[in-house]
Amino acid sequence: MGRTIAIGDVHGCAWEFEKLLKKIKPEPTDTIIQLGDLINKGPNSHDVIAIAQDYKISAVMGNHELRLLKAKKDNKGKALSSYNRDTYEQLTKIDWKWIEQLPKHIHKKQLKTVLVHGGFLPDSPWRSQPIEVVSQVQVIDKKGNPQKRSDAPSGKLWVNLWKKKPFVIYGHIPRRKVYRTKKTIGIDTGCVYGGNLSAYILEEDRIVRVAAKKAYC
Ligand SMILES: [Mn+2]
Repeated sequence: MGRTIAIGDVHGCAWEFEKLLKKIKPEPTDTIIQLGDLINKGPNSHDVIAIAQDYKISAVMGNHELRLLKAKKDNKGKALSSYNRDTYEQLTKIDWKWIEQLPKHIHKKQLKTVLVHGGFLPDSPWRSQPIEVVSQVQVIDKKGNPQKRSDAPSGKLWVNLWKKKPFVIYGHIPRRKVYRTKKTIGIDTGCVYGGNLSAYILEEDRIVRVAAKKAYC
């Protein structure tokens, strides 16, 4: 039986992405799922999508992909900030098509696990939560609304409120090390900031990682 492998936020770090994949040595029976924010901030957004396609990697939608898709839909590419615009101009038709088909989450039923970019509101059914929530949430504020950590410093991390099934694997909050709770694991280890790019092999409960060549942003 093949392995199920999750990969954290790549943010255009093509060199580290390829290095990690070579370390993982994927077999044709393996399933690889990247957790969103494949693009932006780093140097090679087009290249990382090409690599994902070469390796037949699936991905979920991150807030960075969502932002660019919205800009494209509204024809507002020129109004984007510089790193978004750099990416916007790098992407080919094939890249856009690939981004457009990204789902908001991927459910691995047999493993009782969901893979998502940001996370979930702990008190409502996870399946129906909108992409704007599941790609962005970091903390829950006093009113129970999803927020970024920086906008609600006294908010509680959603993972600390997530006590139920399914198990959730997510990215979106860069940390020095992977962050585990009983029912979640966060594997964004800040590659683009000079940290590591991490993969989590579900069946082996094992992390594989490579160090970033440098801090790109
Ligand atoms: Mn993100």
